[in-house]
Amino acid sequence: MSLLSASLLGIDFANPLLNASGVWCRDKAELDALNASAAGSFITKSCTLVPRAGNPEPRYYATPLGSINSMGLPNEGYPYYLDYARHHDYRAKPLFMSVAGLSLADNLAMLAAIRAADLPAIVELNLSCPNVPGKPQIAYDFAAMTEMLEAVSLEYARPFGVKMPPYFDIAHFDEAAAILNRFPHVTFVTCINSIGNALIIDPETESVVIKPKEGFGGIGGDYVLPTALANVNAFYRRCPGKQIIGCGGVSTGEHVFMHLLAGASLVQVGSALYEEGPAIFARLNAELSALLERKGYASIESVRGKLRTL
Ligand code: YRO
Repeated sequence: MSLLSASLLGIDFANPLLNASGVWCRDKAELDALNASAAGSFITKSCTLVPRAGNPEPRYYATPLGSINSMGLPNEGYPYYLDYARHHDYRAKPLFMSVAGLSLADNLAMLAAIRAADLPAIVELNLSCPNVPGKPQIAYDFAAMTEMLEAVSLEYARPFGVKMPPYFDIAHFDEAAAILNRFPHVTFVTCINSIGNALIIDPETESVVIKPKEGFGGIGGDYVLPTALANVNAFYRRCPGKQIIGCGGVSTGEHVFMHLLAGASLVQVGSALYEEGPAIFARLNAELSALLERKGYASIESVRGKLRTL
């Protein structure tokens, strides 16, 4: 038990930090680097039933304010990450597995296999998965989201989390949270995935900066911190029986502290990890420790959800 100790689903973490799924977690070499880093835990790249090469490059681009990506779910296929999870030493640190099937049936097939392996790995179900072409992603289609969670809760009847895209309307916070609250196996909620379908333009070249989707992609980094904090706090307030993992715009210990104030139990790092590499976790832990000590906090638990209103 130290200053930075954290807890999720009754599991102890040395500190609240981990990677955002998709960053530094596609293959064993990257995952081993996270395991060896100062992160308190780590998560695998969202997996599909079969391996995917993803979209043509360039598919990620960073600016001074953050990043844009349209990776297209490049991953080694779920058996690769399940094999990694089978060989992981959970006494060293907890491991999450991100699952992003291209259909409900694919999610059920992957979750049945993960369930059968009976590992301590924690599932985070990525609800930004495509649905029927021409319809929004699952998490922006509340009927599809309900159907997904009903089926998944039957197939995978143990605690799991959901990775949510950002919402921008109070009615959507209310409806999404009410749906999640119907599913007791959904024990944590990760907010947020990238803000989708943004467009970064280079005025010098007069061009988009990534190749897929005519330059459209999900943005992260400084662009998204206030949106991430709002979503963390909105779900923290509406889902008292669940824990929240914060994700979005974290590149300093102060940003981690803001996510904790908003209600996060753990905090993920995406764009900044992509740019700085796994050494970022030691820096963020040091900055967070110094901030907590300066403010007289003895634990991160004593910070969680302590956001003041006016
Ligand atoms: O392009 C990706 O692999 C990607 N990028 C993100 O910023 N968030 C994601 O959840 C994903 C994977 C899922 C999807 C966007 C390709 C459907």
